[in-house]
Amino acid sequence: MTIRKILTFPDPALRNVAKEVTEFDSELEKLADDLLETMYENNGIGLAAIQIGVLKRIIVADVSEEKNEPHIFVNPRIKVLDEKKKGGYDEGCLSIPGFYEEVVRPLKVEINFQNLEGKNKSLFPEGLLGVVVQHEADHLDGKLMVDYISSVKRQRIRSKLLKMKK
Ligand code: QAP
Ligand code: CO
Repeated sequence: MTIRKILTFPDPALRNVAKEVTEFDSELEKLADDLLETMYENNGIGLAAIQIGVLKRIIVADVSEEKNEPHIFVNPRIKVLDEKKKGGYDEGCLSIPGFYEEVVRPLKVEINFQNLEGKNKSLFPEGLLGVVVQHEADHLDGKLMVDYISSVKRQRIRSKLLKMKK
């Protein structure tokens, strides 16, 4: 159980593409544990391993009120079931602290993934969870929510976060 440091935009490490998980061992369990603890500690509802600098395809999420419904998705693959877009959620990101932007995404998705034992699973996430899994799966391919907004807004966020780091 370790709280890990979260990389912040525009750290170039967030632009890497994470690698498929092939070993379902105690190290992976420890990573999932750290991801959940780091997410909860920072009042997040989703976190991808790449955000703590680990290039493995694993994401975690918990959108419950009580923060007692942890989800762990290994090697997630998002399948769009309905291209129709929602009005758009105001999304946040632990790697872009203090900024919230409206992102329009497909309404209905299926997520195929493996659990910590390597067993194949699938889920049809509803509402906010559907948005969060799309956001977190994007991270594994080096994609960020700011890629969906105007470049003017993105540059503004970039320079503000760079100034905060100094
Ligand atoms: C992704 O992001 C998400 O700026 C997960 O100061 C969030 O957990 C997808 C957070 C909302 C869709 C909707 C952000 C916490 C948490 C901040 C998060 C902050 C403190 C972000
Ligand atoms: Co994020």
